[in-house]
Amino acid sequence: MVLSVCVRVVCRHIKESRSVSAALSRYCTSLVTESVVAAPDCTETEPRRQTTDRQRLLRAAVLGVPNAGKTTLVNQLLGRKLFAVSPKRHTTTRNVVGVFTEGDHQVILMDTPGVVPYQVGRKLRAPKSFLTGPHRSLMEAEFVVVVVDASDKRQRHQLDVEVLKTLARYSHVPAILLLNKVDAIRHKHVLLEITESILESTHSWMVEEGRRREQRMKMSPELRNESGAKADVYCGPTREQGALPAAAVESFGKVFMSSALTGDGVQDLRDYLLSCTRPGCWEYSATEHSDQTQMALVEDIVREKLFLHLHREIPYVLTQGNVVWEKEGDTQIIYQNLTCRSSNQASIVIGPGGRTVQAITAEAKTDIEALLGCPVDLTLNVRSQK
Ligand SMILES: Nc1nc2c(ncn2[C@@H]2O[C@H](COP(=O)(O)OP(=O)(O)OP(=O)(O)O)[C@@H](O)[C@H]2O)c(=O)[nH]1
Ligand SMILES: [Mg+2]
Repeated sequence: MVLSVCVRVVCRHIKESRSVSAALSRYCTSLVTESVVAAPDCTETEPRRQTTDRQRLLRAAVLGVPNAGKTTLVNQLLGRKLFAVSPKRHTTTRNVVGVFTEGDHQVILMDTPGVVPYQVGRKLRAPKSFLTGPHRSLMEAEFVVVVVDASDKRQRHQLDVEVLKTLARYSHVPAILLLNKVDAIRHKHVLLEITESILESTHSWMVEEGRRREQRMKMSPELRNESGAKADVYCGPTREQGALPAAAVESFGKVFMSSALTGDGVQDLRDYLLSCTRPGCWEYSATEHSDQTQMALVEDIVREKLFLHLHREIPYVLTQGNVVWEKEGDTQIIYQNLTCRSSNQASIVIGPGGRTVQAITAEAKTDIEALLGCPVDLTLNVRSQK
């Protein structure tokens, strides 16, 4: 199976667009030129970090609708399961950083909550981090990987409009497209159709968006928020309102196809990200894999099990609180409160004869032991607010 498809194959169908391979080669040339002129001075970084002037860095945001497989992909790229994954939407509610380092190259991956319209976020009563996460990640990113669930027949032929708006807003950030879940597609030729359709529709949308911006500028030059969403959703400078730059219209430098579940095709993307690093001081040591503390990662593991075992609104409204985190000999003792909104919810979490919470505890314990590399004594105490 062809896992990495150059946009060249399908881009010839896109009228008005210049060759993407040319754009890509221009981009690569600029990276090479920069590497000649801009050797980093990393001598000021923290002593625990090994520093050399050959260090290279890339900050990449991972963007997409809920359930596209963003977190599964990030875990695969990291080569370890750090962040919670579940079949339920909105498993990720805030930005988290995963890091992998190879030789002199460090890639910082920003996993983000699924992009949703502002109104949907409000309806879900989601925390602010949920709504602002994707935007913040793009403000910090030098690169964005747009993940599409290629197995989703309803949505796979064009990018979600909120994703498009986000890309248009941060059109200076180079983007690549990743068709995920290719293992769930029997006839692989469909992948080329999907690629072609997404490239064409994205291109048209961007051209149209450029026109819309011009119109808005004419009508109301002081208009700053082009998405129509409430301004407080976003944190950061608004992009200029004129026509979109050509790079945004071209949209994607490259298209990849992967199964984040099986790992198929992920190495191609990993190699590509490493090849896109630029001279720059590492932000993490070579042995660090995340910006999250061990305690936060453990909470995430428990959260994943809650999502897997509980249904409807319960896993979303439960709150977790670490009460005990201490070492006794080799063993890590962890005691966590799971606070439910009502006693009815609490009895569902406990389950008949305590079986649900026991299963959650057993599964979480196995994963936590793998993460911490030591025996774990885990207690989950279910209680209710009322
Ligand atoms: N078949 C298949 N399933 C996948 C693949 N990647 C992810 N999944 C499944 O898709 C579901 C959602 O995966 P996540 O990684 O949590 O998706 P996400 O985009 O991070 O979702 P949110 O955090 O809710 O935005 C899980 O059940 C994954 O096992 C894939 O390549 N193939
Ligand atoms: Mg996620």
